[in-house]
Amino acid sequence: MATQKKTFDAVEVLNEIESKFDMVQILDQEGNIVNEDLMPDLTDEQLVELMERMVWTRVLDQRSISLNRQGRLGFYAPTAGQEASQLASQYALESDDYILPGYRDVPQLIWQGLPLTKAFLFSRGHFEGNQFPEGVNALSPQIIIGAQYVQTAGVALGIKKRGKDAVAITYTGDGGTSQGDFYEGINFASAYKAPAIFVVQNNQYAISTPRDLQTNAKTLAQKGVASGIPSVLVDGMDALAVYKVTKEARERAVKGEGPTLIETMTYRYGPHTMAGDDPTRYRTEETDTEWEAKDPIIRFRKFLEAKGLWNEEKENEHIEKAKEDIKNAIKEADGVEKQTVTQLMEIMYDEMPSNLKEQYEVYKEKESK
Ligand SMILES: Cc1ncc(C[n+]2csc(CCOP(=O)(O)OP(=O)(O)O)c2C)c(N)n1
Repeated sequence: MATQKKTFDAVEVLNEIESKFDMVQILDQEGNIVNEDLMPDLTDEQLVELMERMVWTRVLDQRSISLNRQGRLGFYAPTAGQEASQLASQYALESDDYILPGYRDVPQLIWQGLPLTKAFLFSRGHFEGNQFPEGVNALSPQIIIGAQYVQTAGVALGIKKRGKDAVAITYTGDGGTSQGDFYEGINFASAYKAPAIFVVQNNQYAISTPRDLQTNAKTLAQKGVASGIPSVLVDGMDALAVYKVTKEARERAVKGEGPTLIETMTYRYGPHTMAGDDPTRYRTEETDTEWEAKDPIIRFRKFLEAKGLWNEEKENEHIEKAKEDIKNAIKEADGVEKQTVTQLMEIMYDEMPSNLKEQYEVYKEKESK
């Protein structure tokens, strides 16, 4: 009797791929180095600078939430918890690199050179908040989930065609990986070996939808595999690990080896945005506490303190500096002339459609009074 030929075991292949996605970590939650071999090449000054940025940005988050509640800011998506994921990935960039952020990614723009006043104007929906200074290579934060992934493939291809020594980096959330744009973007960039870095900040929830309901894939990182993209899962609460994998992705990209997909395992402490969702309705206190113990600033502080590079005095100095910077920037934003409806229309249209022209005249008349 002929033995039956063994068929290809697709389930086994999937299980094997999924089992390969171990989470890259350098610092554990106590601030101990658990993977010495991966330690990035950063000077003491650079390590301190990264900490200063995380502390400053945490204060910005707290102040932005209260400014929003006072009606002094508009749209705001909280960032606390995601500092390592956002700032350590940005720290691996060069000034010529191009950022295509999502709505939560304002901190990366600021550290890439966007003045804080501009960020506040963006929050208020003022068009000046979308006009970036020369040298800040970035698009405005994207509101349409996943759209920035397709744009990034295009920007990265442009960088490649111009022979520039730069990359395009983009960010989306766990929910963003369910969008068609996500797959189109990574596939296109891979096919053209475009110098792109695709970051998925897995903060566990897409508004109220938990990560486990979002997809049946065991990791989000593995979604890159089908596109032929090297993909990595990293502890997004560990600044050193995030920096390390982003730096490596950048090196690969500028060498012409194509894009990388990075999933950062992280958490947002606050609500989705300040528009009214209540996280207590979809998250438990235990989950919050579990993640707060992994806090990126606490573990980096412990690491730096053990090296004698950080102390309470330095941290307080930076908290005060952040408060001062925020106070000055909001004052400057308050001083910017209020946006009128006609100005907005003029900016939107080179040639206005006739129905809008009529409305334009009505508003012009109103504004003249
Ligand atoms: C194409 C599109 N669909 C739906 C929305 C509404 N929406 C805004 S945020 C959001 C959830 C996104 O979650 P995730 O990608 O995980 O990012 P996070 O906000 O957690 O950073 C949705 C569905 C949108 N902005 N764009």
